[in-house]
Amino acid sequence: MKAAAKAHTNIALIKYWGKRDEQLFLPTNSSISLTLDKFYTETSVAFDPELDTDQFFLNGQQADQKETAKITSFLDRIRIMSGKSLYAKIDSENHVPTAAGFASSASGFAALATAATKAIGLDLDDRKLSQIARQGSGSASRSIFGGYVEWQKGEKNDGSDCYALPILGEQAWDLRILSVEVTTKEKKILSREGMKRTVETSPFYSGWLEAVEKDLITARAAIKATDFEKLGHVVEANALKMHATTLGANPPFMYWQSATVEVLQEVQELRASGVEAYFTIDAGPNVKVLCKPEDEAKIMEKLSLLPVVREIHPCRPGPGISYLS
Ligand code: 2P0
Repeated sequence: MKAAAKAHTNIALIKYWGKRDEQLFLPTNSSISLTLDKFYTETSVAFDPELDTDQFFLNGQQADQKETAKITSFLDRIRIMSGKSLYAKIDSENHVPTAAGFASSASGFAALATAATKAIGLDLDDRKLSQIARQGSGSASRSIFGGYVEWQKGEKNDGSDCYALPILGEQAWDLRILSVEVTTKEKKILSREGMKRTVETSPFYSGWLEAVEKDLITARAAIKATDFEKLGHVVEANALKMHATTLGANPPFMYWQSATVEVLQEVQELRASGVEAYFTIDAGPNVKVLCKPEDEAKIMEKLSLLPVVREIHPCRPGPGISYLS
């Protein structure tokens, strides 16, 4: 009763920002992402009748009780689905640099959902896997698929219509995401907490919900038409709108630091000089730059000159989940 799987992280092009159900991880809005080639998690799960508790090892180290409890509550859903009440040993190797502003929860729960369901004997399609991964971390629902992906919010209270679907495969359109790591001072507010506070207190949240519906239509059309300019504009504007909601929260908060703004301004200057580059920012201070392959070297060179830039990780579109032997 053992299986292993690999899943890649993803970057949201149109952001997931807010839940309508926190237990089932049902979002208030649909989101669109690009799965990335460079950063991934490999996880093996072995259900074992000899075990009387789950054992979770992360990068070779046994995880503490709190981390293990999160894995246990996620596996409980899979145990209920399968009708088997066995505990498991979970070995997870994370190849995701958290300092670069990528959460390992997307690739982590996508890999765990894939390996655990196979190990316990469930034969599920990708849509079902996406629904299960979602219940570990929302963005994990998108990491089941490669390339350009939409996580549809669904309407039902039980989440049965809430899963991700591919829009365009990773081979179909080669774009680059440059993950720009900047020097940081403060500890960030976790995205889970940040989105909750925003939903509950920000008067700008209703504006976000209205705007994101239009951004989704534009982004979907831009991806299907491989229209880079159209996609870049909507990606950048959508990220700014998400971050604007946090300024209206109570208490207010912002993920940006001065280094973040320096990178944003450099990207806008590059664009004014004729280089096609657009930014997006997640729940942290780092910036991701979207560009065409032919502009990658030029943009990396320019951004590297900023003293606040620590490192740039160039990424390409990446694949969906795979099983490992
Ligand atoms: C996203 N983020 O679409 C958005 C944009 C951050 C900003 O998904 O609570 O770790 O586990 O569902 O998926 C990060 O939040 O949150 C995230 P939970 P998650 O990528």
